[in-house]
Amino acid sequence: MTAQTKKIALITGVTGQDGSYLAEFLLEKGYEVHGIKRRASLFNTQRVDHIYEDPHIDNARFKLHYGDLSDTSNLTRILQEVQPDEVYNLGAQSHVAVSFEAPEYTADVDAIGTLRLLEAIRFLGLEKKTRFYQASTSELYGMVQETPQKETTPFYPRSPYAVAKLYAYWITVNYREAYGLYACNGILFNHESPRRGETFVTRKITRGLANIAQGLENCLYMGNIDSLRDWGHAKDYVRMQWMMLQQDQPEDFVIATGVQYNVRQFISWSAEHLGLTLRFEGQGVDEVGIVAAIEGDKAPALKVGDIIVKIDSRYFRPAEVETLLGDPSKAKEKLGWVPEITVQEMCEEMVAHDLESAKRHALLKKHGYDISVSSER
Ligand code: NDP
Ligand code: GDR
Repeated sequence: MTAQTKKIALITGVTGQDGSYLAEFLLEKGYEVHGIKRRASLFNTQRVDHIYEDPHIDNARFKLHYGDLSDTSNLTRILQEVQPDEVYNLGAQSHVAVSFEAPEYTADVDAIGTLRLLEAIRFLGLEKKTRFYQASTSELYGMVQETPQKETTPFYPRSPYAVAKLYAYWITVNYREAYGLYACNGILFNHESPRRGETFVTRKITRGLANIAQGLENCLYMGNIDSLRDWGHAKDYVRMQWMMLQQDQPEDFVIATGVQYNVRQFISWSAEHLGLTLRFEGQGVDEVGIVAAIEGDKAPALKVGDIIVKIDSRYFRPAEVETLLGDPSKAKEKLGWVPEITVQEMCEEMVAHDLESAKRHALLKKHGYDISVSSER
């Protein structure tokens, strides 16, 4: 891209899992990338520190702005300053279980936050220039009405998070139809990576089991391990977020792998990558995961017969989404998108990453440093 044609992107949620991969992806494509970060009492830019550029450097292509989706004037000012060609609205209170604890905040940020951005684009007269991507979600399908779920499947949200995202979905469609804005919903099924937040189920498992294998924790406490999900890799999914904004006409797309597994299966794979064979015994809240075999000296802190997985009812949700399975045919046919990383490969990558850090922590502990790595939050 030459200086004249260099595109400008603005990412809300740039400090999150997807935001960090998308920023890398767009920088590689030659974009100037602006991101909105929240003010926090501790540094919260760990996921993007490796691409951070000193603002004193001329021609820095990655710039961060303080902001919040709950603040209309802030969002309007940033949009006015940045004049983006593309806005990726990835910012959200994204944890389903937390949305039951903080429903009003979740609605404000996830639903009205989306409206604030769309309205700012319109208010500033950017609706012919700026393309808009909304991070919609398979949680919209909730109590599923059809399997597999595709773009035309009816929604039935099951959490304050999903209901807020339902508003965001429809207000995006509405601004497209009412004002001719190029606005798209990516209906993304669960996607994970070593950068996944530590309290989402896959990362909780890979991190928790790696810690247990290294003697840093004793047991992994889980909620509903019968839950079925269609898991992909975040790197594959951010590529699709960009592709959706490069079409002639704005459209909504389901992004998924088309394969589903349950949480118990993900626990077993993670254990295998740590050299452990797990046996599940019992039922419901009494079900436990027991170490049935250990490969060599791969898990120095464990012995056969140890119980390392237990069920804790505090991780059950007031209303659960039991099963999700996406049909990504439209994305494959219209955009040629296919996921490149399988869930098994992703699980291996996540375990390797978390084992490295568990080993580092174990070494620190051995030398007398007091560290807390608890998976319980
Ligand atoms: P993360 O939770 O990792 O990232 C969320 C981002 O939003 C973080 O940068 C966070 O900031 C920011 N954020 C939170 N609250 C606010 C706020 N009030 N104002 C501004 N920014 C805020 O989520 P993911 O990267 O996994 O997901 C990205 C988006 O895609 C989210 O909207 C999510 O709901 C949606 N989604 C995710 C899926 C998945 O499986 N990952 C599937 C489908 C949709 P901070 O770092 O300070 O917390
Ligand atoms: P989800 O992801 O709710 O699908 O939302 P999460 O990883 O939190 O849960 C997946 C399933 O695992 C079950 N589960 C547990 N979940 C967590 N977090 N912790 C546990 O201990 C546990 N035990 C069992 C859950 O009940 C659930 O069924 C994610 C988020 O990224 C959303 O932002 C996004 O929109 C959707 O994926 C698609």
